[in-house]
Amino acid sequence: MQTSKRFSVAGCLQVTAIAGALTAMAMPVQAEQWRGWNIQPPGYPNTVALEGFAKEVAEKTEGRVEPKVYNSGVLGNQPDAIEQTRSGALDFANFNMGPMGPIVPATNVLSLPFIFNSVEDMYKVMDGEIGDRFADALAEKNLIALSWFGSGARSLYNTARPVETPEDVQGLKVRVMNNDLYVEMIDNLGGNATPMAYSDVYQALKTGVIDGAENNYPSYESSGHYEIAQYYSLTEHLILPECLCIAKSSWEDLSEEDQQIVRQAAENAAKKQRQLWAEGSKASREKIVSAGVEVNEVTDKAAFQEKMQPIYAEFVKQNPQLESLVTDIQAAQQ
Ligand code: GTR
Repeated sequence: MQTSKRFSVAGCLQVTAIAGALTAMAMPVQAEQWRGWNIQPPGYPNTVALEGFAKEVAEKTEGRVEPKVYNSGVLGNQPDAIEQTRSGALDFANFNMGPMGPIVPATNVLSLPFIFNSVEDMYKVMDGEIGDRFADALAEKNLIALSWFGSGARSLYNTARPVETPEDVQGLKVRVMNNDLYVEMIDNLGGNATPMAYSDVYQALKTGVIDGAENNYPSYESSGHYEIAQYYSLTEHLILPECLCIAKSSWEDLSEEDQQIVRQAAENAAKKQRQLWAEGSKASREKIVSAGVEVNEVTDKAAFQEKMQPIYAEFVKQNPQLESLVTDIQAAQQ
């Protein structure tokens, strides 16, 4: 009696297990559809790298995560997209650290003009322990930075004249990204700073609402700003890292195995982006020069750097807790 009862319980369990397995086979685990924000157009180095990231993640997770990159800022401007990624409404993005400052104060250190001597130094710093400190600050605001992209050096361009000295900036209306530090930067050079979304700059240049802006070669070229503002002056005042960031909630929904896959894909994407950036930057420069843009070297960069000193002094005064980050970055480049 007892034996037969035990037998029948075991049998029942077996049947249940088989039924469960059949259901699992019939209904595969729901794939995570990830939406990714990208401000850049198709073909841009960052876009190609992000699309590679999406493909690698989909393949290696065998479809458990299916990221899709939305290009050309169609999902909104950068400050809004940062908020959406923080809340988990978007799953991943490539963000410039410039407009990140108002949300993650530590990243403002990266927006101090001339904080990096070269793109190579920026990579060296961000790939090391200092980069981890920025990743920690981002994580506190629900953004998981998995790798760092480059964005070259940003220089001033305008419709009026070559900028060779700070005096040449006098009176120019210059668009800046959404960050008070950039307003101070242009004001200290005697210009009038206008914070504005990237997508509005072309029209603003065309209608004369602004005289100029500042950006790297690939953005200056792909945005078409070079068609209107034909003086590009190599001030190279900002060398900003960008992150490949995942929304914290999307990250935490992943198994450990899938987190590993996503992290590796992000690192591969950064490698790709940096290589494509170097090539793309050269091609963009050639394109704008052959379109008639006058590119000028700025021989006395020290004159510009001097005008930025009050910004450093004020920054450290307002943010004493960030002073060591500033000095550590400077020391790492000695
Ligand atoms: C580009 C950068 C974008 C955006 C843009 C801008 O170089 O890659 O993320 O910040 O500049 O000027 O707004």
